[in-house]
Amino acid sequence: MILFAVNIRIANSLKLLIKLVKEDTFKIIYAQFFPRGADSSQYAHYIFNTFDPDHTGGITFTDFVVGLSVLARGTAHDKLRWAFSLYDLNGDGVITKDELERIVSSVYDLMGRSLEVKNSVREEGATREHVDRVFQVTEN
Ligand SMILES: [Ca+2]
Repeated sequence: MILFAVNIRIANSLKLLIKLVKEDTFKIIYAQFFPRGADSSQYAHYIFNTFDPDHTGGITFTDFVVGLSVLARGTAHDKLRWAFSLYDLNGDGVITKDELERIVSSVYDLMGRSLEVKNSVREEGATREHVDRVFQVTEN
C-alpha cells in the first residue's frame, strides 16, 4: 500500500514535470507577485516569450529550468543576452524605439494604479520622451 502511494506521488510529480504552462496560467501566477491595481499582463507576456523562445505557446519544465538558470547562475553576458531578448520583441537582433517604448509602458503598468507616478509619468508622450532620452544616451 505504501509503495502504491509513493508511486502515485512520483507519477503526479512526473506529470508536473512534463506539463506545459500556458501563457494564461503564467500570467495568473505572475500577477500574484505584484500589488493590487498593477497590470502585469503585458510584461508577463514579454517574460513568457523569453522562457518560450521557440514560441510553442507553453513553457516546459526544461524551458523554465534553463531560463531560471540563466537568470540565477548565468554569466553577466548570459544575463545581458536574456535581457536583450526581452526587449527585442520581434527577435530581429535590434531593439527599436517602438520596442523599448512597449516595454517601458508595460513596466509602468506594473506599478499599479495606486502609484501617483503612473499619472505623472504616463502623461501623453512621456513614455516616448523617456525612450528618446535612453536612445540619446546610448547613441552618444
Ligand atoms: Ca527588434
